[in-house]
Amino acid sequence: MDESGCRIHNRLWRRESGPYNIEVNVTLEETIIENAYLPLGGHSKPENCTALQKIAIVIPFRNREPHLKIWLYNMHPFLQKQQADYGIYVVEQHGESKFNRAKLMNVGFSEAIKEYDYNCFIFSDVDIIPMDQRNLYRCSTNPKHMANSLDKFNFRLLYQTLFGGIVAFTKEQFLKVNGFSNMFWGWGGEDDELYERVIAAKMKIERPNPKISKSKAILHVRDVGNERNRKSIPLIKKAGIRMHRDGLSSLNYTIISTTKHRLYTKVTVDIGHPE
Ligand code: BGN
Repeated sequence: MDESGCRIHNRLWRRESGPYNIEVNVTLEETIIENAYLPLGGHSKPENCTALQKIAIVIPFRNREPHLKIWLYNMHPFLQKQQADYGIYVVEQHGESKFNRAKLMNVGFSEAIKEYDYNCFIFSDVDIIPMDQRNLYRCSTNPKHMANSLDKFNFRLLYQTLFGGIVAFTKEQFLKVNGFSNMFWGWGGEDDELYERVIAAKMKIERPNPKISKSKAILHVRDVGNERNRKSIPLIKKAGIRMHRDGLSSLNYTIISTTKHRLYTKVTVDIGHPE
């Protein structure tokens, strides 16, 4: 797939590429005013061309409004400069059970494809913002790990198989691995498991040039309900064996509400609790 359907090129932004300071003192009101022309649900398309990639950005969420507004403030203009045809899906876990980031991603994928012909999915944490306009938010020939150059890790890759923070999959790539596992409750490991699925499905992973993918991770204390998952290692080891029965094919959930906000679509969902 072409990196960008619209004939926009990295070169165009070179002069204003960054790294730049990300605006963190923002209000939702000013973000709404600056994006007044956005249709409800935060779905924007380039005006003068048809993008090849139709991108759903899926953000797992619970009680992180301060980060969400910073993300929205910075990302709407960023994505529009890249002439992206994109929709934002904030998938909120209802209730108090342990957070399940991976299952929320699967829900976001399943709900987004009901609304539009999306063919690229960018699964992103709410607290990571790219610093450089050349960092193309697009899918690629292989599943792409995009959070490979974070300020909090001194712009280095923590370990070779790191696949956390932000990943981009075409629809075909994501179906091939049957999505994420639904079995990871609490913090950590679900991204390592997804990496194993990609390898088991005989795909490779790609990463952008770390100079270009420099990104800011907004620091915060770990959320209540997202304590470290101590059961992840055996699940990661058996990813290749389990992947065809644990994932999109076994996903069940109950939608509490789907709301079209000005800047995003919020899907609030009951995903149950750990068995
Ligand atoms: C790893 C986590 C990842 C996380 C990275 C970066 C696990 C599995 C058990 C070893 N992996 O340790 O999920 O993305 O740190 O924070 O917890």
